[in-house]
Amino acid sequence: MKVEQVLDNLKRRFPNEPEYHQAVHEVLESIEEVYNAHPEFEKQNLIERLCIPDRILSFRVSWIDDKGNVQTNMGYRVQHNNAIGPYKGGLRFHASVYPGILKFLAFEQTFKNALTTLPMGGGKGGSDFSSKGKSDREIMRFCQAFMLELNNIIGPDTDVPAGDIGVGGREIGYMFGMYKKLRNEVTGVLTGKGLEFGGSLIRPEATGYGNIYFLMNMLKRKGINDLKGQVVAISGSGNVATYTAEKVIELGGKVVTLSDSNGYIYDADGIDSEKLAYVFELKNIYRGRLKEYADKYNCKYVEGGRPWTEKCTIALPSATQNELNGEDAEALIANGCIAVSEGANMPSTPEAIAVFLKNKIFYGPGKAANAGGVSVSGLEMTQNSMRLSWTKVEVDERLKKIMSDIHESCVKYGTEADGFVNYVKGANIAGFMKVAKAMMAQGVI
Ligand code: NDP
Ligand code: 2IT
Repeated sequence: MKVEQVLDNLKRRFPNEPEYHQAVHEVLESIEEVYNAHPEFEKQNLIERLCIPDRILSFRVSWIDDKGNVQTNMGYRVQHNNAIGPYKGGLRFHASVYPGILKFLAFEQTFKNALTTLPMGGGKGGSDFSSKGKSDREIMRFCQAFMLELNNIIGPDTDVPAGDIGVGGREIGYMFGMYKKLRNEVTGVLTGKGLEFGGSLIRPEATGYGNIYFLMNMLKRKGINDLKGQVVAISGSGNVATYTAEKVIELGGKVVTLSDSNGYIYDADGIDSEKLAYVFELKNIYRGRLKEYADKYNCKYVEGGRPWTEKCTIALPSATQNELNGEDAEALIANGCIAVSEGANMPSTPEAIAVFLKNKIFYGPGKAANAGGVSVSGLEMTQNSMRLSWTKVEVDERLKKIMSDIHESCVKYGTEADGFVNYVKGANIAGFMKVAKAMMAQGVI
């Protein structure tokens, strides 16, 4: 396998999908040597079968807004790979959604899910629908219309969607209700459900908490066992960012930034638990903007900016893809940043990753660091199958163990000659080997 050749073929077949090409490129570079050491992989053309999704469903979603107008959006589900378990991965509702974004996410998800130790394949879906400015009823009608099509290709043993950007407990509830109505079955077909109808404790917290558990595993290698004295920059202010902040505060760290698509706040005094409770309320109840935080607590607000030029020792990008570029990475290093752990999927550009690796800081790539969310989704599937629910402590302990196991896998496959752990390489090789072995055993299908 020659990376450039595989990539050129992919670009010719699927032009104008830069995020997908970017995600594939990163993995191919990491696994090239290992792949080529196994001639049997090439004989089965494993690489093409692994890079191209098994199937993609795309459909029109029409729904009626509050004014009586008929609106139309696009809906998609990318079923990438089910070699080790049912397709599993979130749904993203955001105006920027198009097949290239979902293909990158489904590709990443396949390796991420392989790392979790749980039997889950990779998938992703969503729509270019944006919930911004929509009423609760409009969101319900959209979710129902979306599920009218999606229900045809998902199922508890086939494909189990969950949340992602723009899809939280409210949207999952509406989609679950419609699935149940259409199929007349109550199963664990979606994860991230409400606690009253099969949801798992800790699922809302899992991605953020998991990222901090992964970070602590990395920092432990330098003898750092808590976050006291650490200054932490977080981007985003949604599900992942807010629970990340909660865990950082619990472990004694000082959170100085959060962001949304309009700008970021820098609170030099630190965003403490009380202020964070306000952020939760602002985001989840009022669906407001962070600017309101800056007005309320009289702190710095930068319109349209990204938080990476602010002084911090730890950076946790938790908003979206390519939100941290090479210049941002240089700024972080210049300011003394010792660790970057990704809550979001592919938030760092290839140039930024190169800067982190060159400076040998702790760098936890998303597919390892943010795997806590899908891991607890996997635990939700288990609980649904058993028709029982575990306590908060039990789920949290399992999450900690999974994040520690993922860290171990990265160390196993990513340790370089001088002892530096290249977590990108480690995560990519560990995830790839598991999926590759399963695909080899199952023949060319
Ligand atoms: P939410 O919708 O809850 O929050 C997203 C946050 O990111 C919001 O603050 C949003 O701002 C901001 N944001 C989104 N798009 C952009 C953009 N283009 N530019 C700037 N800011 C943006 O999503 P999540 O917290 O669930 O997801 C955040 C990231 O974490 C995503 O990359 C997702 O794929 C990843 N992830 C999520 C998991 C989960 O379990 N939810 C699991 C693993 C990874 P605004 O409100 O202004 O749009
Ligand atoms: O990117 C991700 O891992 C998620 N959005 C969570 C997927 C899931 O199935 O819980």
